Amino acid sequence: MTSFAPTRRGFLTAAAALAGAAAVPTSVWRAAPSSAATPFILKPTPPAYFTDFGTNAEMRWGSVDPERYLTPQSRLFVRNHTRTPQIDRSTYALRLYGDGLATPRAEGEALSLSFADLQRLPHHELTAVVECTGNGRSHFRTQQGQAVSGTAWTLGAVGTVRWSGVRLRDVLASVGLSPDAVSVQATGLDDPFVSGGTDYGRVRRPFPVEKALDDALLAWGINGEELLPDHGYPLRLVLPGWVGIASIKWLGSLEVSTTQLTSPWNTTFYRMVGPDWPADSPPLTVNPVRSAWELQPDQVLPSRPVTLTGRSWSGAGRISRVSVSLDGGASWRPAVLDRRSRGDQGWTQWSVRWANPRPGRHELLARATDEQGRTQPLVAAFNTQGYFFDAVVRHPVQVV
Ligand SMILES: Nc1nc2c(c(=O)[nH]1)N[C@H]1C(S)=C(S)[C@@H](COP(=O)(O)O)O[C@H]1N2
Ligand SMILES: [Mo]
Repeated sequence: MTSFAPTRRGFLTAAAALAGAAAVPTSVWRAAPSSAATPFILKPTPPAYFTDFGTNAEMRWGSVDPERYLTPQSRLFVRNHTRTPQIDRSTYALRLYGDGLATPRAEGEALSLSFADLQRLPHHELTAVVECTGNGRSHFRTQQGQAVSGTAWTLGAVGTVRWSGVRLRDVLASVGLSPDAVSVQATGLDDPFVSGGTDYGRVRRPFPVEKALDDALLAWGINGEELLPDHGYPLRLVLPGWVGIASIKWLGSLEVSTTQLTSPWNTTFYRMVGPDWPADSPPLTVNPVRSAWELQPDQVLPSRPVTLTGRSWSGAGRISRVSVSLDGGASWRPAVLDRRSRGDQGWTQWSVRWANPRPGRHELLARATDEQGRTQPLVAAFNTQGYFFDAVVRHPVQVV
């Protein structure tokens, strides 16, 4: 498992954190202006279940059904750099090229695999968390007083789904992989991403061939359904445990290379940038540990005993323990973990009994530790683009 260095270094003091809150450009995160009549997102995103961020839609934690482990596709957050394209599966083809194939191929003479070709390979399923790198970003401002650029997600840019498709390693074996291959670049079929006057080209990101040969999946299904257009129909890449940007939707091509590939999505975006980070900080890969309560912010609770529920997750393995505080962090107790879904790469559900909620405002805290021993910090490491807010979130509730 890839080790997780970036946010472990230097937990900031509040003062240092504020000093780091320099003005940052927000323009790079805005999608091209909407001139076309086509919507950014095609599935319904009713306000009872989603917060609307234009090209993006966040799942509301207060609408999560504690009885359901998997996130229904209809409720899954959407993160689009531009807008959801509509792709015809009958003419769709995945293009494969590069000098890292056993028989090197230039882009112009790429191998072309139809959807039917892919379906002939062994089918595979896996359950995993899918989460945006910037999940929790708004808390840099609300909890740490720091200005960061990007969509102001609370904690709902996350879900757990059962993916179905074919393993990337089977696809690569079927076309032939060079032993010298080191890097694979996945490119989406959505419109080029234009922001602040710069055309960054199609959304694309490289990853090491080790991940391709480990657990990477080319997915056509979620929870037994076909992918919805918003989630990558007809085919998307899934890199389990890694930052959401790694799982390229509407997968158009894979370039396999004997040299390290780059794209703006691993050099400009999705890296830690800021006063506390070296200029050559690595591209972000494995997601950190985070936790959420299945409650709305400022949820009103009656002053009688109640069982509260939530979930914790990590990109590096299962959750081994969760501590909760019902009094703003003054005292802590272990949450009861639901062990039923151990063995996959999804999240862990937990609960805690609140025996005597007294009228007034309270802050609920949940702090998880994963099986790699990574515990959520109390302060997240500042970076100008607001990635990896993994600190314990203070969740306000009103008892009446
Ligand atoms: N082609 C393409 N793939 C993409 C994106 C995109 O805009 N275009 N967004 C990425 C980001 S930042 C995230 S968090 C996930 C979100 O997946 P979802 O919208 O299916 O929840 O898709 C990733 N894959
Ligand atoms: Mo993301």
